[in-house]
Amino acid sequence: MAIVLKKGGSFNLTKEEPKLKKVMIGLGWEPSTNALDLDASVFMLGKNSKLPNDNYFIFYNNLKSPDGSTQHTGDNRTGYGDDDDEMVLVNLDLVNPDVTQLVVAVSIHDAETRRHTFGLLSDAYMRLYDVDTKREVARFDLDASYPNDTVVIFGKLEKSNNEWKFHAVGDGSTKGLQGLVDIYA
Ligand SMILES: [Ca+2]
Ligand SMILES: [Ca+2]
Repeated sequence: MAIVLKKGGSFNLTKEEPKLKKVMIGLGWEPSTNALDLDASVFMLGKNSKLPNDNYFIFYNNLKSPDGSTQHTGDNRTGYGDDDDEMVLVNLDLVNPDVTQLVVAVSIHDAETRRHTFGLLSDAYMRLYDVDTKREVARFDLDASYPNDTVVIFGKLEKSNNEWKFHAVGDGSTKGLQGLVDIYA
């Protein structure tokens, strides 16, 4: 059984899943009416909570990190279906040692012009899946509501003392993906 986290909870991957190397981060959501184009991105940050360089910002236009550890599998435009809508593969062993945080965010494409917010969707989740053993190891269902938000940090993988932890974050903002770029770049 996968561990199910609540907002603010965390899970020590290194201790609880010592064999975990290749993680698939699955992100899902369901539009309440019309199709919604949501985009997953990963900010790979150093100790100072900044990108070592722009290429460590992984999104639909930059699918693979320079260290080869992290690969976005591609853009989903509708959100329809119960399975993962967008996915990111991470090989923990290959992560650049200078990178200590992987912040996983989901933003709404063209949110301002289309007046789309997270209030228009439901059943958002983030899950971690072990590619080698084909098992879900942890899951976070975002049960808070985000009526005005255009970007939400779903979760974070963080390394400290050589241990990787998964944090269920669930923090939204009205400033869109650019708001996060302004913070982390
Ligand atoms: Ca998308
Ligand atoms: Ca969906």
